[in-house]
Amino acid sequence: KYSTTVREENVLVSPFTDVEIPDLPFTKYIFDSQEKYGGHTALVDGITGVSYTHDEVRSLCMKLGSALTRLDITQGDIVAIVLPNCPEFAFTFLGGVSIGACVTTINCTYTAEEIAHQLANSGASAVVTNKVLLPKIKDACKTYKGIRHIIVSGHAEENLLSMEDLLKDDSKAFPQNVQINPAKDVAVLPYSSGTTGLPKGVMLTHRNLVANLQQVQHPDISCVIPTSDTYQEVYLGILPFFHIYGMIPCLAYSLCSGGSIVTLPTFDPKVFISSMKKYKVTFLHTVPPIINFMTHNEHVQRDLLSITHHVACGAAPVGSTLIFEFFKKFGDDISFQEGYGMTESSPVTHLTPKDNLVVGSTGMLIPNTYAKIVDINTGQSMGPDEGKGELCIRGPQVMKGYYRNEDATKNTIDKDGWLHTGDIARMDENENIFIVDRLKELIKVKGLQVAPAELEDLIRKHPDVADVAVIGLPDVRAGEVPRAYVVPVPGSSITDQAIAEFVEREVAPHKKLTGGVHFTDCIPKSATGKILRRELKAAALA
Ligand code: 4UU
Repeated sequence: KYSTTVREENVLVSPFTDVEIPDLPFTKYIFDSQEKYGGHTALVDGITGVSYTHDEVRSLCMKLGSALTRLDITQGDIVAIVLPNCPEFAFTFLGGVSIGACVTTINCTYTAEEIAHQLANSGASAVVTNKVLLPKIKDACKTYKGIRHIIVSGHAEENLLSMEDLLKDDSKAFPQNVQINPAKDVAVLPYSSGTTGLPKGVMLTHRNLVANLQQVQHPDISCVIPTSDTYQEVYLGILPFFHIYGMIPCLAYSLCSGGSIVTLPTFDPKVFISSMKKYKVTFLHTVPPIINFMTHNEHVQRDLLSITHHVACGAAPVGSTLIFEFFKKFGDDISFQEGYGMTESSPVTHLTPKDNLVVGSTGMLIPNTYAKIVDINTGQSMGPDEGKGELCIRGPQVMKGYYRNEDATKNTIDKDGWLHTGDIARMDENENIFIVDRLKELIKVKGLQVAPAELEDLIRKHPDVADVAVIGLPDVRAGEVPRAYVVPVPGSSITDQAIAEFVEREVAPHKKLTGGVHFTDCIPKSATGKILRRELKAAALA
């Protein structure tokens, strides 16, 4: 039905007509779109049932923008959000970005140390959190001293700022004349390890985000049914908003297209099932572990999706077998779309076209986007039938660069503007992309990133450890799990359990060494000292 054209130098061009990208700040783009849907529900707190219309959301974001301005948070400041999914996340996210501040989103299951690290690395000056997470934030602020304001949702202590109070602001301090340059100014700073090393701030400009929202709304791609007097999509906001998938394709898309999004703070099977029914979810965003859960859990009946017309999935490989099992359980009439992309591309670059699913493929280039597949040995771009290579992307959604890290930026975006994804892809004869392997170090646990270098740095701190390497191994439930190979110092009697517990104390739950700890005599390394993870992985799988 669609055909990607191959231009000279084997550059692939999207088969879809280009879309226009309005030259607007991200929040102006969202708020302007919301005006059309004023009285429709926009956000629902799935736990309390409290809901907000599109008009109310816009107004609360402006109030928050005004309140932040009164606190002397202005353009260029970094505001950190450490919250589970909830309406307040949206208010601070959009409120902060609307006054020209840059929002960095932090995984709320992180430990105090991990939070402190991102606060310090980003240079945040304010942090938004809730009452439950507050002790962790206070701990983090003992390490990082740059926080001027802590804003707490859910009844703060006397001496702290309360989100509820800020939301009562009269909006009068909202800066009317803030100058945002959409192509240059950074709106959000999520973290990603990219192809190697530690997590880095990903600078996504206003234009990057507006572009990606416009691109996926192309009528030949979008499976969203437009909002009208008689119909409104209801999304389940279950994927974390701090991660790019939850932030842009789920939360921002829902707001700018007049949808209603029901926020849930964590994936709890019972709450997930009851919320699907209670809120009559029509459009469901998932990651492969959720597809696996719905397909194989005995408490999930076929009627779970009786109201849902569309299921989207991305962030990790879903696998053809699972997709076929999913259709077998829920019926072929449900539309299913797989998306591919990364934090560094805001995130979407490929989507399976609607009504044209090639199972196992992550689809085709979305509008305004170019790709090439590069031979990993020669660096030459390859033709469609020349096998597999590294996928490279060019388009208006590609990040500005890594924050304060020119080397990493240069190693990821080449001089011609190609983003090197670190993923190995091949194409079929119809130019559908298949992600077949990962060249980069990244481990994906339940769709979330784990950087091996980060766990290695931590484990190396243990006095009984001489050397260490971490790799990801396939796992039915989580997709992948981290495993450590450890060289103990001579004479040490350290146990695998002691190392696993040492790590568990220091990291967020998804980074635990669920794949085990194995002792070894030496870590395979290249002549330049790089850990040969692929060798370790091949040996583990053999
Ligand atoms: C195989 O996870 C993301 C982005 C998710 C996304 C993208 C487009 C969700 C919906 C959508 O439409 O970003 P990161 O930065 O956390 O992880 C990026 C990496 C990729 O480089 C690739 O290795 O996650 C992996 N990945 C996938 N792998 C992402 N999507 C897929 C996929 N199949 N569909």
